[in-house]
Amino acid sequence: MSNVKIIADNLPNIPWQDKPENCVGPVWRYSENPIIGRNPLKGVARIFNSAVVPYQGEFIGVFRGEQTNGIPYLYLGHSKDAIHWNYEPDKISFVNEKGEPYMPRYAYDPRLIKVEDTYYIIWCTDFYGAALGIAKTTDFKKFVRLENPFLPFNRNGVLFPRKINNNFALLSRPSDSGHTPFGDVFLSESPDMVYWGKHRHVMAKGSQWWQSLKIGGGAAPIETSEGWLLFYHGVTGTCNGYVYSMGACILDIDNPSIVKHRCDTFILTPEEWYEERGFVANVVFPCAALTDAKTGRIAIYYGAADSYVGLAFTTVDEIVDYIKANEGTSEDDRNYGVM
Ligand code: BMA
Repeated sequence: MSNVKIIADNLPNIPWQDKPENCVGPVWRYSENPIIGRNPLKGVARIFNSAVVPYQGEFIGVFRGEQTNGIPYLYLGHSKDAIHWNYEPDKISFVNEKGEPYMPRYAYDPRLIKVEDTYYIIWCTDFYGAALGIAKTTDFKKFVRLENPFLPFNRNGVLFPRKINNNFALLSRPSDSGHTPFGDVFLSESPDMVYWGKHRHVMAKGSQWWQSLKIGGGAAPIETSEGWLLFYHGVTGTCNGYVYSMGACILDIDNPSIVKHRCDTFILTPEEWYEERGFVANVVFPCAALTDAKTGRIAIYYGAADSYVGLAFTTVDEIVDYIKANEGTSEDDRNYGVM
């Protein structure tokens, strides 16, 4: 096995289980999945598609909570082990730069990413249809929401954990405002998180059937000695609806619109009851990953069947070797994505 380095902090308390002997794929599920069950807090029927970061020796999460009125919103949770969670009872309160209330009408699929000393939440918000919302916090008490950073329609905003060539960098998936039957991943740059431009195409839906309808960024890219390791979702259309699987690729470290390696196969697909059965069946939807640079361990958080949160594990060596052994990049993936 190769010796790939994760370029990030050590996280000795990362949740972890060793690979079971009977596991054939490069990613294995936590044996106690799902880690969050139904009706997790008052007024919230389901939590899924959620994001987790280490914070002050413990963990903090921003959760997609489907309220009992059916409208999704974001909730904060705290955990000592990143598996068992205590939720704050009220929705996250956003304010604008002047400190005035600035609440979205709905909010879903959050990503939570630390860049320098600030934590950014990026979610799907309502801006005359589905669009990206961005808010920042340094203390998880005050959440300042930035004025609409992107035009509609867009989803799956995923920020890189550091500036690249002095700019913030963000992946997104332009879409429609419904159940989008298309979609590629694009890269945008910003000097200040306010103004975004230099948009480039990163990768298209794949020729492989599991990702032949649309794709979207998942967890924040993980910096490694091989490039940016990205877990993403790929969707296929069946006669019984969409099926969401997890894929993986490696983006160039200085020019992340270039895909260096892209895995031909999914790395996780709905197989367990909590992935195949739920509010929306057959969904595996990664939104976050924790990493421990010292051991190379990676813990991936994914939404399951729009009903639960699942946890899965791999190591950086195992996943990079697997991606390379199942190389599936196209010429379009390998170029800069500029026209
Ligand atoms: C996508 C998003 C996700 C959801 C998925 C499957 O369009 O809305 O939140 O998990 O559909 O329903």
